[in-house]
Amino acid sequence: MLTHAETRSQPRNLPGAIRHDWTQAEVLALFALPFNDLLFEAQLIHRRHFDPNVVQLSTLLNIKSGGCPEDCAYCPQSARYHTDVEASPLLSLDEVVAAARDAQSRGATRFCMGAAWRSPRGRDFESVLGLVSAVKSLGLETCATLGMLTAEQTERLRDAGLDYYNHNLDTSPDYYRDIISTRTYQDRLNTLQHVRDAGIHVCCGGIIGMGETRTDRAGLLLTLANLPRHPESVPINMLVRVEGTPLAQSPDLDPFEFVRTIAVARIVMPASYVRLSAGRTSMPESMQALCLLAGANSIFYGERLLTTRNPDQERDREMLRRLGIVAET
Ligand code: SAM
Ligand code: DTB
Ligand code: SF4
Repeated sequence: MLTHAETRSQPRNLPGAIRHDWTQAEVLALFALPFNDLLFEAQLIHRRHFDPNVVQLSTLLNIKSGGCPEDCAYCPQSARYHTDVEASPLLSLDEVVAAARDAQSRGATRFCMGAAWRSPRGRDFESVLGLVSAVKSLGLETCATLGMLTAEQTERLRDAGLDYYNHNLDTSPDYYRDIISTRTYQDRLNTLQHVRDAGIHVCCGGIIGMGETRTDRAGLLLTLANLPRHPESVPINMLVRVEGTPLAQSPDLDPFEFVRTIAVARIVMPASYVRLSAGRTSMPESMQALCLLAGANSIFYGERLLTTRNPDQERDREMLRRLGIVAET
């Protein structure tokens, strides 16, 4: 395995070098490789940077569900769509700490708190600072996803003990306007910049299967890979089609195309954790194993994502055991 410092000193064209000058043609050429060649290259690069038999486990908790003013077409928590999700207030400190302790006792090392907000405000933001400090003091890595942040908010979250901030670009700059109208791609990039400037690790990825083209999938990965620094975590979500959302009837995506997306993410961001995120309940374990072979090395672990189901923890433990994969400690 190479350290970050070693990878920086490699020539730019060596496979596995950290680059920020990918072209769309290069990324599309990776997508177009024969499947076996693509997976082989991704696995080779993966092994230069990571132990191939270790995955990182993150547990999610929805600390503030539903009633969100934004119009993200995939999201069951938007107040604009008629879904089964009801709006509820921010969870209490005790509720969050109990959930974090439980996640920790089951083997999670990172605890991610999600809130259905456009951006955090007022007393709610002050309460989140308390939640972050409390979870951090349990010895867990802390992560939050709260919507857009100002520079001042990111600094306060850092000071409270926030290790990671999740804020996804979701799709390519071109397809983005078909999915969300209430905030711009640039708004998202601005929040990511504040997170970087505050010294918080960046968790940023997107959703596959929203009716986008391969060029859009390449465009998302190209944007992520050409950021001044790669996100430390890159969640690749398969769209969870939720009744009542505009994307509920999106057509099925070829599962191999999803695996290819993971492999290309691994190749263009060699030292980042690539998370096989939402959508695992609709994937056979054979497909999940292919994703792990393609370079995914993190999963959400716990029976719920935010509002939808994730595989049972027992089942995940058994899958990892059968694959000879151990959890990162
Ligand atoms: N409200 C905050 C925001 O959007 O920035 C934070 C929570 S939001 C639910 C976090 C991410 O979850 C979204 O950016 C999106 O990538 C992902 N997500 C939401 N609904 C999804 C779905 N139905 N399928 C897959 N991913 C989804
Ligand atoms: C991310 O990229 N995926 C997670 C997390 N970041 C916050 C959320 C997935 C949500 C799936 C739909 C739901 O459960 O509501
Ligand atoms: Fe709101 Fe986040 Fe859902 Fe968009 S993804 S509607 S901002 S909760």
